[in-house]
Amino acid sequence: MEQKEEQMGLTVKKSDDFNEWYNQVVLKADMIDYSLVSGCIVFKPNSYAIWEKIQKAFNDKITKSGHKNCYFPMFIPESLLKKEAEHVEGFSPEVAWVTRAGDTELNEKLAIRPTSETIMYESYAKWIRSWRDLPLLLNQWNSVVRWEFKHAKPFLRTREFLWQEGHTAHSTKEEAEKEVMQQLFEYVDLIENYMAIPVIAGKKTDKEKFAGADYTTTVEAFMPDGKALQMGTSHMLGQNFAKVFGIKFLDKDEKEKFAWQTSWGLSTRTIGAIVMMHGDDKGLVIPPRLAPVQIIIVPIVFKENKEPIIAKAKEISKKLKARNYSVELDDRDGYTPGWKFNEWELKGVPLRIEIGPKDVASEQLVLVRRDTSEKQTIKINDLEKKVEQVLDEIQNSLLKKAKEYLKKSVIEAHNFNDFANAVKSKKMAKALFCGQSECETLIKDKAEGATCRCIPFEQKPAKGHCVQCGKEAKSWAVFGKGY
Ligand code: 87F
Repeated sequence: MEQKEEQMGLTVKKSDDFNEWYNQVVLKADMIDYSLVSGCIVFKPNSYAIWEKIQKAFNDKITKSGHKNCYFPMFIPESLLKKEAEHVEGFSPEVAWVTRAGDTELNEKLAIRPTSETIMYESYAKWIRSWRDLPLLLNQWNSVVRWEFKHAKPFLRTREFLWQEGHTAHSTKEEAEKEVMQQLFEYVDLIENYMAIPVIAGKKTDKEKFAGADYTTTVEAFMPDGKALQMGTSHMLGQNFAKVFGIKFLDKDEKEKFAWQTSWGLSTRTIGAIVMMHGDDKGLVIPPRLAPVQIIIVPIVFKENKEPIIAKAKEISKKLKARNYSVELDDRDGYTPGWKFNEWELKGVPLRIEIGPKDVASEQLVLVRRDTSEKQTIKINDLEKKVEQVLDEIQNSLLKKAKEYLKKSVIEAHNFNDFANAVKSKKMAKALFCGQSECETLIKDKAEGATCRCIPFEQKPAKGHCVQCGKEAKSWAVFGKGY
């Protein structure tokens, strides 16, 4: 047993070797497995269940605002993909193709979707005729393939990943712009209040925006290894695609107009962010609102008194299930309570209930928080009330801790020296910026590859000079190394 315990747990500390720690957590918490396809992972139930919870939370939001889910083919004819040359150009080395079926060469190559703009907008052009057909508010949950050659990293960089992609068409620019922001702030809510990860919301610079968009908005998180991670993105596509695909409608004023479009996406890389942000030396820590198992009940049994304890544990489990918590009772024989504690801690279950002979006798039990290891003994009568309270506390305190980390990770830099030092010390630098792409390029060269993460929507007056060129600044911008 002892030996097994050693192999099961993490062998490195998060602060000693972050990359190795991450790899061990995702494997040992049984979230993923590697596969024979290089750069692709298996999402095992322990991670897929988190994705399902994310899907549910986000689906509820977009359904309320009138969006509908749909599904388009994963194959995109070459001619269609190449139709909008500008946006695909930079991406083309990553596109994977189907060229053959059995022994038959296909007449036209089929791309495996890297994103669905082209295949969807070809249909939009057919479906949209009049202002009555607008807005068109569609979303897809699917997987996309981008054949990257950089080193793969579970959840963060894999050749196939899962996401949602929302694609909307509107009759006015104002309405489309409102949609861009509405969806971005749905991401903010999802990421902060479910994933317990604070983000900086803002606009991408022209250099960093999606080439097919008029502008791109983003939510950026900052990971414990000192790298920023884009958690979601929402694009104002303007009429760019409408013009290429002929998405036109007859407006109320009898004039024919091009539709205004948006697209927005959030992917399974956010699961990687949850692991990195909240995990610790014991393993995964899953925020209660996304935890596949929220409460694990471990009975502390000895041979002679097993039955009454298990009976009580089952009763507790039933009570909590009735309140819609996901609860598991670990009544396996042949494992010590301590061994079970380690395993469920490794898997990130937010709350543990311990119940032993003395507890049964005095109608009480012990609650143990995964995030702080805090223990409290409570009366079984108070069970539902206390569990709700403690799960809320865990959810809130994970966010609070992450917020403090983000706050201390953004350094306001007033000259280039401070700027470069901030990046060097694994922080982000917030600085006055002129907005020119040339300055971004120079910053990248001079400050360890730092890029502009975003121009935050929340701005102080930008009086002063660009941190790079010294010319008049347009805004405050946040720079840092990225994933
Ligand atoms: C890779 C290959 C081909 C990203 C690609 O951000 C095309 C692309 O268009 C490509 N990688 N993109 C940009 C995706 C834009 C947009 N699509 C909908 C999103 C969110 C969801």
